Amino acid sequence: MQDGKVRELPGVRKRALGLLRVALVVGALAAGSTLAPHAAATGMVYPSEAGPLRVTEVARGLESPWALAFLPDGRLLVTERPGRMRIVDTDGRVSEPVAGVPEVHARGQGGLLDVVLGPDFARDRVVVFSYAEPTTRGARTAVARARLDADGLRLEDVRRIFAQDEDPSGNHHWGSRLVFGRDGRLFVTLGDRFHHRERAQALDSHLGKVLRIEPDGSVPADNPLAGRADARAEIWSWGHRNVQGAALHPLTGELWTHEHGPQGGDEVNRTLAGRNYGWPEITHGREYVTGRKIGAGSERADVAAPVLQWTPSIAPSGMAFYTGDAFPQWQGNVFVGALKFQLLARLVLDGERVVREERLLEGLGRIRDVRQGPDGRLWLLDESGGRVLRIDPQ
Ligand SMILES: [Ca+2]
Repeated sequence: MQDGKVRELPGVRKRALGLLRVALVVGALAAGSTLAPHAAATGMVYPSEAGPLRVTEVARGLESPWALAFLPDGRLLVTERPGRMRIVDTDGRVSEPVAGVPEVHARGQGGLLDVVLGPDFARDRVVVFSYAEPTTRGARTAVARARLDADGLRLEDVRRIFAQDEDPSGNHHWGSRLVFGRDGRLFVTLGDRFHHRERAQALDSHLGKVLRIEPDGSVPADNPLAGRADARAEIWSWGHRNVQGAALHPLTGELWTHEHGPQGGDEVNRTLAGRNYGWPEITHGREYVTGRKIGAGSERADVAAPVLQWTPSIAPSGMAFYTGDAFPQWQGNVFVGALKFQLLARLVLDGERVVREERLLEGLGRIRDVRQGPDGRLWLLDESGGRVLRIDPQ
């Protein structure tokens, strides 16, 4: 259960490492920070093949931040897993909680999870978010849409548009990334809820799936399993364990995802309609504790092979394709945050193959989300440190 496990305590050792790093780079920092007093007037410098990277702490004091989305005015909408949404302004000021967020099941890995702006946000101010929804029996992943009022103080007209068809007990593997496709349909990633991994192969279940729904929650007629009596029509792809990173490829418009393996076998996948991604029958991962093999091997003709697998597991979360100008040499690269390994993975693609990986910012913290900002820089959420971070060229 290493993956995505929410450990609130960043750990004394990590803190000490961070302080040491700050101390080492303090001499390299120019006097007189341009940061507002709300943000820490420190930057940390890390090496990279593109030259030194400066990591700036834009905001701090968040509790288990899970997702961030950029508003058109440059401010950030940030979720905190315990069930709060906040606005972080460009000076690093963190707002009071946005009103109107539904009750969430904030246990284990559950809570308020992803948030994205609707495709017409500038006109209708619609945001879509996912969360672990409490039920009388347990909890399930749900998705709601709402209108963010002009001041960013509250959600209005909150409507749940999707709820998973099973609500088992247990607090792990909610999946929960949201991505709008180019056609305006919404992809929703759903975990296997840990104790129910065999359901990832069951087409009559939402567990361990990627779904594709209309913005109102209805089912697109051209979904791969639509019209089949034995399958859930929302399903886009299946055989997933716990997908906590998803993004559209900037050139092809295809959905790419990554997912947590158990012990080993984290994967990056081109996530195509009607494909089986194998879990738990086909995987590179092994059982926790016993180390026993899981399933029937790591390849099978009907199972889509990952474009990359990580063994040992890095515990990936958050995903962004880079298309900005701040780092020209990174254009077309994929960035993936890591929880357990506390780093940012940079993946170099050749077409649809990953040909190289560079590990950046090692030891920085549990990186829960990574997004490209409108400024062309990369923005991160450090879950363990409760921080919003920005990466600039030095
Ligand atoms: Ca797989």
